[in-house]
Amino acid sequence: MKIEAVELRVVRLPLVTAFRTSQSSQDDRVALLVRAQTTDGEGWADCAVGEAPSYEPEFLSGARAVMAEYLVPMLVAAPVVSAARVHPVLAPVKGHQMAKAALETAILDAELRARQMSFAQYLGAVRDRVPAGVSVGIPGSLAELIGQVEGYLEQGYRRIKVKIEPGWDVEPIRAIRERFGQDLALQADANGAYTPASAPRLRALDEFGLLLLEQPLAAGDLLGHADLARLLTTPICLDESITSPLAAATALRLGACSVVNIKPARVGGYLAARAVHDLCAAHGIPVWCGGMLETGVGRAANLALAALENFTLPGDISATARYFAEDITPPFVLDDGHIAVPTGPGTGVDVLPDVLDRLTTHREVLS
Ligand code: SMG
Ligand code: MG
Repeated sequence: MKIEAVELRVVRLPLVTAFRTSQSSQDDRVALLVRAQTTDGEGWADCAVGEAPSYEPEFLSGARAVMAEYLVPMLVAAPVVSAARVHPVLAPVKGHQMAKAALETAILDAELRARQMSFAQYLGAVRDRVPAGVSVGIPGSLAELIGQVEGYLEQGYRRIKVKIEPGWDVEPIRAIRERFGQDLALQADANGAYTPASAPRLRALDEFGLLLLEQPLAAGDLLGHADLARLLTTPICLDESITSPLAAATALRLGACSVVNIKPARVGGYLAARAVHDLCAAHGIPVWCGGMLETGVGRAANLALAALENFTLPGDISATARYFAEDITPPFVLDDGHIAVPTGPGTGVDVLPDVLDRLTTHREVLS
């Protein structure tokens, strides 16, 4: 396969509910979509960068620039490209894992469509539907939080994740436990908002029987997480720290976590995500699939990944209606608290060209 051109599209999708974490707040998802045009046909990906570098160092216009100036010219110049060759070909460029992941994913989508094989088959999925979790941002009040959680549980979500930060931690978790009981599958995500000095505060969460506490400390603080894991009974899960299979191996060796949130984009794509999954499985560490408010294009691929054997916890893959009134693909719906894994070739979803055009704010073709 050869790469002929890559089309980049920026689309703006208003969120149905503003999403605030300890690090950032957003009313819409500004998505960077990548379409790889190859000699074997085309493939699509949703580059998981944010509009600003407030969650990850990579961000939208940076990803566009590195693709336009370096990554796409290198891929177009390569005599033969396959998804597995993308990282080796792009190795002279340091970092920019999310941009590289998007290119790898679009090329993998093209490759699999040409072979009439789904992402799920290719990755080794063992289930045809996955339980859906939902991530609840930091709202304006406790009443608002309880109302949102109640609504999600009525819809059938199998697990609730609450965003926390200093000043919004023990009280909201206690309020949810009091209202919905001990059996609710509940977890908290701090997005690195605490320091090792907050250990006593975080220990106060132990009494609530959380499934896990996600990324309490800074991404680089693996030793701090290892120390914290020894102080808390709540299992520590890492998200931002898991930047590659190597980072995952280091975290496991240090005892920095006992659960891993895999974000395919951050580790460099679905091939690396599968490697992290396999590594964790070999160590008896359960994993789940994280979310980046993806459009249907990104969520379709995440569903395939989440269908692998060691994804034993519900992920942040919610129904389309939790994110957008209108998506650029047909909507994913909740059925008995689960979402079906797409079965068609490639990601198994096709973009809706009219909606895509209407929501596009920028388009460029690189060749
Ligand atoms: O896609 O449902 C989703 C969002 C899940 O909470 C979510 N993601 O740290 O896990 C996380 C956050 C990162 C997204 S911030 C833009
Ligand atoms: Mg997280």
